[in-house]
Amino acid sequence: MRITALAGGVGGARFLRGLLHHLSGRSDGPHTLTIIGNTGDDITLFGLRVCPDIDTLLYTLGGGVHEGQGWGRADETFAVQGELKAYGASPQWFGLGDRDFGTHIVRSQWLAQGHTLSEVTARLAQRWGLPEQGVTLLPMTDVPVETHVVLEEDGEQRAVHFQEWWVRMQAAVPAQRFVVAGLDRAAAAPGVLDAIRNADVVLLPPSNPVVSIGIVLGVPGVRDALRGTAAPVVGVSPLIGGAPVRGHADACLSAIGVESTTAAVAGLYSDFLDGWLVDDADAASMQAPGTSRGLRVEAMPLLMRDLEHAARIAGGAFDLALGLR
Ligand code: GDP
Ligand code: FO1
Ligand code: CA
Repeated sequence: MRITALAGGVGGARFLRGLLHHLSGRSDGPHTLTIIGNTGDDITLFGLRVCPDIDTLLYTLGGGVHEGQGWGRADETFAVQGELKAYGASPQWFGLGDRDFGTHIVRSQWLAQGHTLSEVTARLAQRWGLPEQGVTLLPMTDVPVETHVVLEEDGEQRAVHFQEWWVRMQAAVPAQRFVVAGLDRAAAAPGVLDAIRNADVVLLPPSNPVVSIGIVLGVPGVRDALRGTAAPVVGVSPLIGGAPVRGHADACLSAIGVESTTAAVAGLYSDFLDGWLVDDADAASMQAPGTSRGLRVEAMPLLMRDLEHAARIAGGAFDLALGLR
């Protein structure tokens, strides 16, 4: 079975690691997984290109992630950051570890040599053993795209990079809107649209619906491919009891004028979504008239406490999709 998934960072990576674990125990394989990763979070720091969601996927699926944080490397040290601080180099609000720096250095070197982000990501994925697991990791586009957040302070509007809003400001200043620089002219990366069109199953992990999945959906052609694919498209709610499990998805939803409910998140995908997996706590709220028409909704506990829980949830989403074929 050809499975295609759109993904952000931590929520996407943990779900997809669970999916691979689940698939390894099934007898109906072989299955392949193509991941279309969000690159709107990308940022250039100290002259190096950093791709947080792509790296979170690489490290999580490759067994090198800092489990507690969900992003960055396990067993990390911060000697380089200390040196940068001693020089007064900024920013200091974004924590880059020494091991992680290795990824950004080699990525930036290969990009400077003229390789595309897709090519670079494929080389990075080899080191992390993704091809052996049947996984292809594609950036959504090879064109540099950056999500910016428009803020209003003292009656004045200004835009900051998404990472500055998310990490430095902790999303405490309300976002007026998101502006995704480069997205309108960002062609989908090679293989992205075909991976959706030719999939047997398309999954939306519980990634941030606005700044992860929402950005991938903004790549020209992606939404049309999802509408047109014969594969069932099944999503997993990132909200439990109407609240994000981690991060600031509620602040992102509020910025685009959408309620923090699992029904409202499903509404963002209503033109292509066939199945929606929600937490037991949200099952009742999905019964509201109009939210379930043409959409198969199932409920189960959606907290990914560990690999086993993530595998159970991913198995639930996969089975829901198989039932819709
Ligand atoms: P990011 O790029 O690192 O922010 O990660 P994603 O966009 O892939 O995922 C972030 C979303 O994952 C957040 O909105 C969380 O609510 C959601 N999330 C994180 N852990 C869990 C979990 O255990 N269960 C569910 N259902 N959602 C989760
Ligand atoms: N998130 C933080 O909250 N603080 C950090 O200092 C930080 C550093 C960082 C470095 C590399 C990387 O790949 C990710 C990093 N993140 C950090 C996570 C990340 O940028 C955000 O959680 C996501 O982009 C939000 O979607
Ligand atoms: Ca992200």
